[in-house]
Amino acid sequence: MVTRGFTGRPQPPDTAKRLAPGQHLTSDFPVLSAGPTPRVNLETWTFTLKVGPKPVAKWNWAEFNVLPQTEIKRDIHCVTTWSKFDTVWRGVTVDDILEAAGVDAPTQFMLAHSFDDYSTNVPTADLIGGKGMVATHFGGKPLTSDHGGPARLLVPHLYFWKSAKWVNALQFTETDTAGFWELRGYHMYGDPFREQRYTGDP
Ligand SMILES: Nc1nc2c(c(=O)[nH]1)N[C@H]1C(S)=C(S)[C@@H](COP(=O)(O)O)O[C@H]1N2
Ligand SMILES: [Mo]
Repeated sequence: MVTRGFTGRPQPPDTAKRLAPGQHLTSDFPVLSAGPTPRVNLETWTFTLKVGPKPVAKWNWAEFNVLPQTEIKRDIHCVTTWSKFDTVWRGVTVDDILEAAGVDAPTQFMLAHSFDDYSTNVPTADLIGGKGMVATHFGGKPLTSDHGGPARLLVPHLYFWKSAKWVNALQFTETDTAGFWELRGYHMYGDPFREQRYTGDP
């Protein structure tokens, strides 16, 4: 508990509520990647929607960029304990990707795949209904490569490792399938407000 006037800086009234437990606020934008930033060429870039092993839709960069775009402002929470408020993203919502593909969510689980062989699982319900997007812009500018450009998944209400950088596919899976960090001890769901950091956290 912070007692105003005795400890630390007074925080704006909504900060405490918006800051997930165990997190601190940062104003910069740290870069966190398991490996080096992959070189992604826009000429050969593709994004594929799959149902199990079967590709059901595929876009090249020009095709992807004429899909409807949505801008959102959200707080993000990294499991390494930094949170950043009011980040502004633009991209194509998963709803609009499914709509363009003419696909009605066939399973309850999805797995995102990336150019650096990273993957991460997210329930379908956490990606549709305006909750998830494939973002191409951050703060009004094209997403830089360190932060996952040209395109990354963005699922801001879950820990940031779920927001796969350099994304190149979204796959519907029959069962909830662990991705890169989930296979290495991180939580299958990752709700920052329930502090679901590691396997076994409630
Ligand atoms: N493809 C890919 N996506 C990734 C990662 C990665 O190593 N590869 N790291 C994850 C982790 S652990 C975090 S915290 C965020 C960091 O995003 P940032 O570098 O834009 O802050 O990306 C996530 N997405
Ligand atoms: Mo992270």
